[in-house]
Amino acid sequence: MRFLHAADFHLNITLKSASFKDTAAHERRIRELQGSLERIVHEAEEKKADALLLAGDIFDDPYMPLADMEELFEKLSRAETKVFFLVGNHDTFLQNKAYARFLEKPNIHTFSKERIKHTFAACTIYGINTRDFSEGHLQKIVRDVDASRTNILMLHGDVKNRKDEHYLLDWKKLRDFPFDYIALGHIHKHEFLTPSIAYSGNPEPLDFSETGERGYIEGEIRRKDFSAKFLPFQKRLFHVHPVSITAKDSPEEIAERIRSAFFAETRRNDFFRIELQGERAGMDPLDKDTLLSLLEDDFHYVELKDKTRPALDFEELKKSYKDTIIAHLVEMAEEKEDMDEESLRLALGALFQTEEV
Ligand SMILES: [Mn+2]
Repeated sequence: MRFLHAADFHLNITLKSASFKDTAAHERRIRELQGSLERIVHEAEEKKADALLLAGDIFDDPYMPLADMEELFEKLSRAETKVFFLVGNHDTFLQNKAYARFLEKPNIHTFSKERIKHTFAACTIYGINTRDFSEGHLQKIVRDVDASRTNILMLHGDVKNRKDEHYLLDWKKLRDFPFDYIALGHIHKHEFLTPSIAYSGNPEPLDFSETGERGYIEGEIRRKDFSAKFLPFQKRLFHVHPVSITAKDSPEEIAERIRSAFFAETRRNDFFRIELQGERAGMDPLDKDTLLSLLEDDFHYVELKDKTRPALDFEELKKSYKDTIIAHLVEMAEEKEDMDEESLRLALGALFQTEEV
């Protein structure tokens, strides 16, 4: 059998940590994220997968308009691939009776404390929703496993970090269980804990903390031959990229340096956070608005973090701040044999009341 394993779509999430300036851009991204579920369904159909394993946190919260939610479940219901739908810690609301009409649609296979498995052909798919997880429940499932069949387990939660609020159990224990594959959800970065126990990660990144490729896992089980691989699927990547500047650079030159660091195709598609480093002219922070206006047309999305420090021109400081404590401070520092520039920067910073000099 062939399966696609995906998780953590977090549909309807509010994107707080990327500073979408206009609500239209925010809306567009929300719709893109929503579209990723349809794209996965389509992908599973194209690949003629027998099963699409959705391993939890498909929805971020219950506040999506019911009509939109209905439409999404309708699409899952009409998919040409069997859909196995696990409930994660973000979408436990789906376990309320009010949502039963969505989950009970044809072709959507869900799990509960009573409904521990679904079977088709030589395959058995087990699942435990985050809220229902206990090692006892897992043991009950393990006892049910018929090793002559192909057995898959779906779980949503952390199996590596005990401190996570949704910690399930140590993943090393999972290795000893008789499953051909364990499809995990909850961690957004894909990871194979063993060749047959994996987090798929999310198919589309949510913010700048989620750089790197995002996608799903495709697996094949033929009798006892097993293979699985991660496949990138995101429409857009998030990049955090440093760019160094000098005090001599004009805004146009800085903009050009940022632009030329990336291929045009990437710039016009992805999300960029540029961290400006090095030295800037003057004590004032960089004029980000001017820089952004020079960059806007060349990027799908760009934001700037000013991590520069002012270039210290001692002669200029002495001249501009003649007879003030600032000029005095610079002179004192210069008189010292091995001048401590870091201390001088700290002192000047305090005087100019900026964070860093
Ligand atoms: Mn989760």
